Amino acid sequence: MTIKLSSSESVQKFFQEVSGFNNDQGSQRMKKLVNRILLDTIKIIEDLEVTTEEFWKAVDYLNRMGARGEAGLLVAGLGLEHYLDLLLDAQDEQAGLTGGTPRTIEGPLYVAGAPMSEGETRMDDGTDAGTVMFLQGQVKDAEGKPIAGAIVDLWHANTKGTYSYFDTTQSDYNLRRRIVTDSEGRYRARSIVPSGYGCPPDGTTQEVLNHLGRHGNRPAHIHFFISAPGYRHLTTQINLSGDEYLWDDFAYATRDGLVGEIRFTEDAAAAAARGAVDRFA
Ligand code: MBD
Ligand code: FE
Repeated sequence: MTIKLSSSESVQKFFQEVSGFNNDQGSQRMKKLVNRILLDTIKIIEDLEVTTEEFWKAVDYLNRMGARGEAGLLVAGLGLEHYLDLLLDAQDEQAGLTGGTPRTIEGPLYVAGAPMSEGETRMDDGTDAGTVMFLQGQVKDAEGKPIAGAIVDLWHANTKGTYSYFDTTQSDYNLRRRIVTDSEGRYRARSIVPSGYGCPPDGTTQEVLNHLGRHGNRPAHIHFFISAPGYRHLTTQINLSGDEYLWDDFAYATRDGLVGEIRFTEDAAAAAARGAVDRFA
């Protein structure tokens, strides 16, 4: 016998009251959203016959997730952040906006306010004995015209796959920089080759992934925000080719057009003179 209280008029009226429909304070948008979430929740409880034990486990999970600050990590792992990109892509396509470097997710590890420099920078503080990495690129508009004065905001992990600020053993803003593009729209950075990120094994995101039979790893990658006055903001990444997780990314952030061919060389001087790994524009 299945019980469907969710379709009962008195229960629907009750949740309208809960959602503030019977007062004229607050926000109409919030009332609408909260009411829909409550109705969908009770529908899930009924359709999937969620037990009270499962319900309270979920409440406890939310408390533990919040205490660890892992909500952003969970929405990445559940593909919801990637879904938002698919939605924006579809909107752009409908509006006839195509071409250019694809967007991909920001993830939960950006920190605003990184040191800013003109044209080029060094990103690492020199304490991590990683492989030296040169990267360079050119910011162009939709017609291919270089954009001078654009801000390229870069952030990536260290050789252990951890990010400064979240990993408090790293110096402030280590591997986080903003570069203003030069007169040709170019930017150059010296850094160290990052390792892939892995969800904290004792955390609440990995806990869900374990229940789903999934790992919590990302390929090595470099995050980018690109912005310039009069242009739309771009959030994207380079994911490094050759990484075992390149197309097995727990956050679904690797996309065609966002794979960076990293070239290794023993000749540091030549690499520095040549400028960088392959162009990214
Ligand atoms: C990361 O470094 C990341 O880029 C994403 C999307 C999710 C978790 C960690
Ligand atoms: Fe990342």
